[in-house]
Amino acid sequence: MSIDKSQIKAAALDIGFHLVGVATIDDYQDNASENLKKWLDSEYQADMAWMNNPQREDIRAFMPEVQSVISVALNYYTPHQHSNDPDIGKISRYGWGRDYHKVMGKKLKALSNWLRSQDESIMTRYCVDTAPVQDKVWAQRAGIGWLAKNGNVITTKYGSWVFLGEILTNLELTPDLVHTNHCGTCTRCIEACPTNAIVEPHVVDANRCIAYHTIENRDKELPRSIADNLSGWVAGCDICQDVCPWNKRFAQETNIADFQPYSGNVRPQLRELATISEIDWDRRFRASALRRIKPAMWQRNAHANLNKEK
Ligand code: B12
Ligand code: SF4
Ligand code: SF4
Repeated sequence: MSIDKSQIKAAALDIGFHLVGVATIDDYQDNASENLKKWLDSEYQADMAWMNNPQREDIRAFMPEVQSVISVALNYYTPHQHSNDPDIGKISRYGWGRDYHKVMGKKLKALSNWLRSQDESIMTRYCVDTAPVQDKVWAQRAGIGWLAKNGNVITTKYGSWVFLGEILTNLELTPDLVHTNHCGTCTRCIEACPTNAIVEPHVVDANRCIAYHTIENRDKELPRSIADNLSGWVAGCDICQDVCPWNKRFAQETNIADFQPYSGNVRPQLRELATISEIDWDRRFRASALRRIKPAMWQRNAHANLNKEK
């Protein structure tokens, strides 16, 4: 196989990825599997039982032939701002536009097809978010950015407003350097989190995280400690990213039109969401990652903000 890393990177950038890096199946000294085990043992995954998939701890269990991981990132930042009007809800930036699984999935498929077309012995498997693969860990290993204290990967080009994905391949490629950490002594995100969900630097307890409860929690009621601290959030939460100095300095508008907000997503009326019907929900969130939040959950999240009790 005569394909090298620079050709792959050029193809990835051509397809429209904003960042691309390569990691190999080495013994990285970052304790990623141990940290994941500790996180699961502490039950920080809350009700996300799918996080317990043992393949997540060992990428070779997911794809036995894997030799290299091509990690990619897509910038999704748009310069719109959230509103602090008490009648308006806050939807986190990741969900404003078209579903990133679709946007990134299409580009990953294109890169994967291009790779396979180079030699019939090349095997690939691509993942965005939903596969049992640690996207952030591989992104740091591939030099895309660092696993920051707020639990996100930050890049020096776009801040943390990037989606992550990867292609696993049997190709043996030259790895990039692992990204160094640039949080330093800063603790702004930890102090800003209204529910103290960042239980120690880099470690997020989903049980305490507004993003988890607004998106993943299917219960009829939110826990009181969350409902009382929503601060307007109805879908995800951007607080620990908004306060990050790297995001203030490096955010830049995406060139991907699909990530521009759907109308109504930047300034959603809480009263509308509190009574949203199945039909309105279906129309409003077509091809959106926010479909994960079912109508009853939107109603619950909006009510919690409006009343602090239903
Ligand atoms: C589960 C999950 C969640 C959970 C748990 C969050 C979390 N931080 O793990 C919940 C539902 C809360 C969530 C929320 C969000 N998520 Co989410 N989520 C995931 C998912 C599916 C798995 C993440 C995971 O493996 N968590 C388990 C923990 C153990 O993994 P980890 O955080 O990487 O763990 C590392 C640290 O704990 C660290 N660590 C532990 N101890 C120590 C000590 C030291 C010294 C150091 C350096 C490190 C360290 O090491 C561990 C690995 O080695 C990924 C997709 C994927 N397949 O990877 C998306 C993903 C992480 N989510 C994403 C996004 C966008 C979000 C939100 C921003 C959405 C929003 N606006 O509401 C929030 C951010 C919340 C936050 N502050 O983290 C993006 C992040 C992109 C980026 N730039 O980093 C991802 C990568 C999806 C994607 N493909 O783009 N998410
Ligand atoms: S997403 Fe919100 S609730 Fe979760 S850790 Fe960040 S600031 Fe805290
Ligand atoms: S706010 Fe500070 S500590 Fe938190 S992620 Fe950003 S740089 Fe790191």
